[in-house]
Amino acid sequence: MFMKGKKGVILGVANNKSIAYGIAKACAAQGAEIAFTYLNDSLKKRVEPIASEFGSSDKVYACDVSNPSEIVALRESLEKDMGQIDFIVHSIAFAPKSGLSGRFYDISKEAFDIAMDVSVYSLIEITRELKPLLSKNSSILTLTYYGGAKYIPNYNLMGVAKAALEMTTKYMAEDLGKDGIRVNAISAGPIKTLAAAGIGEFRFMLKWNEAHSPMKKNVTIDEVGNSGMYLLSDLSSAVTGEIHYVDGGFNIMGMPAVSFDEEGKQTIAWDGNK
Ligand code: 0WD
Repeated sequence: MFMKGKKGVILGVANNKSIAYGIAKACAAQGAEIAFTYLNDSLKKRVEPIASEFGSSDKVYACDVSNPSEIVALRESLEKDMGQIDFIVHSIAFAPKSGLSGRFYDISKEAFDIAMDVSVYSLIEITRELKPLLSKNSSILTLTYYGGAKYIPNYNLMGVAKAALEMTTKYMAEDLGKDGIRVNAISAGPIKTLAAAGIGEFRFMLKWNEAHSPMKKNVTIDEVGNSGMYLLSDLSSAVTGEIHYVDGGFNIMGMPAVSFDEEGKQTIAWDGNK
């Protein structure tokens, strides 16, 4: 039981397809005690049964991260109900739909500000607010995507937000290392979730990744969950500031691999249109 005796909070479960759900499952299987948050009343109904599944029906709290007073209220509730905590999972992102397709240079200031606030600044604010509760040997995990490192069609505004989130992870890792707090990110391959549905041509991304990753497959929330559990547990006690890819190796590819047709001629594995 790699997480026996560890307590933490997971922000960003929307339903049982969420990456945060996969992380909760892996941590609970290793003995962790978990608190959950929900964005609004309609998601509350989805998150409550999930919390019960992990024996946490008494630890479900409202927290819209764009509202600072809800983050303060979360700290107060966690302090009262759990005392000290050992981990935080930040599995939250949002960009207005106008920022997730079309011409990049059309992105409005309003959309930009919202995406950066919810998807990036929230990690800083949550950490600062919950820091008094964090134990001397704790771990913070956020979720990013390859579109923050390289151009990905339609990822547009979220790509810029993820680039900022990845650097935030590194600066926070340096700042908090002396307090015994580690900060890492998982860069997950594409997975069909509620948030992913907002990205233009997402099905094409899934097909492309499957065809061109070294492992020739897409990843699951269980696989991301297991890697997340490692980063949240003491198994990774000397790992901080990392952007850890869980993507079947897709990020190492500089060009699609070649394969050979029946006549032995080289072809590209998949031309993207099938
Ligand atoms: O392919 C994917 N699905 C990938 C997702 C690949 C790589 C990374 N990620 C990232 C996402 O960008 C995000 O940071 O993983 C994280 C989790 O995303 P998810 O599991 O794919 O998506 P989802 O199940 O929708 O959970 C994200 C949740 C929101 O769901 P909705 O669908 O309602 O937007 O983030 C939460 C919300 O529950 N969220 C907020 N929580 C608190 N305050 C807020 C907010 N203001 N906005 C969104």
